Amino acid sequence: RNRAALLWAAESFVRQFAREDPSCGDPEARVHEIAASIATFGTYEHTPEELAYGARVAWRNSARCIGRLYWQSLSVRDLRHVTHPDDIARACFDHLRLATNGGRIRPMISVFAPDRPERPAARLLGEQLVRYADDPRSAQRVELLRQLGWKGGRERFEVLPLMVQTAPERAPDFYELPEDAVLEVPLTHPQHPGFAALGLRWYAVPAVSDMTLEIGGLSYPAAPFNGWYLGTEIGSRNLGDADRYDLLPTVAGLFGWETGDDRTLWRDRALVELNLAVLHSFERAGVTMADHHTESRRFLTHIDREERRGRRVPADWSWIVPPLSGSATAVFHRYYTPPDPFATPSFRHRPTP
Ligand code: HEM
Ligand code: NRG
Repeated sequence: RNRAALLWAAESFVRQFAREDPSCGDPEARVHEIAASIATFGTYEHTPEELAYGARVAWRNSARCIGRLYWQSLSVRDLRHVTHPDDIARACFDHLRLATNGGRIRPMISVFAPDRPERPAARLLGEQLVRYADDPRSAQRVELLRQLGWKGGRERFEVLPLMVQTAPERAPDFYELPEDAVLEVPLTHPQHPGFAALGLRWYAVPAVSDMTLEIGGLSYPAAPFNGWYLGTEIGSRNLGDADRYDLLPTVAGLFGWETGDDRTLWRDRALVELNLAVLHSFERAGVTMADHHTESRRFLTHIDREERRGRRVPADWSWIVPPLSGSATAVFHRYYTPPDPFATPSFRHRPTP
């Protein structure tokens, strides 16, 4: 039954590829080849072209992502042959350097080996390639790292080591990130000179590492990907959420606003100043970052463009609308095609280790 399901998924993927890109070759011949491989080995391998197309369409299908206008320009690194944890870690650090590109961030995915029948492939255990130890979201990972013998994590904004687990019965290996692989931006405010003294910073490249890439029935659990940041991800959520860095009271204090009365809108004002500082600082550092007004317009352009090509754009309103001034952005004022949970290729969440 598993083999039948795999062949079915593979076949529909190959046919979809051929429909969208007739230059990719005869799908009938390819389906026969895959069927023979599944009959003999219980699995099959993607060609490099199938892998690249599959990764791009997985991005295109990500209903929560506002950044999909550039889905065709995703750089795909084929690292399926890399399996030793030391080499996986090194390749992830190279990913960060290549994606950072001196500040001109390149959307990129690195794809390591897929799961095989009865043999799960390596996994990266962190949420992203770069995360901070003092971020409350990292608590579980910090605890796991301590159990593995990690001694760090006492300073503010300390970067967590990368955890690689090559087999379910093996303890994960962990690796400190080389300094030259992590570009960070110190946060300053365009008007308030005292802001810099808060000592805030954030990293340049959001590289999600805890989602599994699914293509044609195959699962790639180690497939870290990145684009660039939307300012609000940092300014509203990472630094502003009460269960994250919770900085709205600090920012209000810096500007000298009373925080006793909700109706003075001190939180709202603090959010604007934080977001302004984030956009200003990334700009000053020469690091690519989108603002929520521009990215919202681009997303609507993406929908137009896709619909002219005869495709619908699945989107999740509650993730697409930015967490600042929602109704002042173009994406707020409409509904979207609901996501199909079974659409593939796709990126899927898996349980936290
Ligand atoms: C989610 C922006 C590139 C796949 C998101 C979110 C934003 C965003 C704002 C919501 C995140 C949140 O609220 O936590 C962007 C921008 C990009 C970009 C500005 C610039 C190029 C990419 C790329 C991929 C991707 C290259 C994959 C190849 C996803 C996925 C999610 C997402 C799968 C959902 C994550 C989840 O469920 O936790 N994106 N993105 N994005 N994006 Fe993008
Ligand atoms: N909100 C998370 C990052 C999630 C993905 N966002 C992107 N993805 N921009 C955070 O760290 O704030 N991307 O691939 O560019």
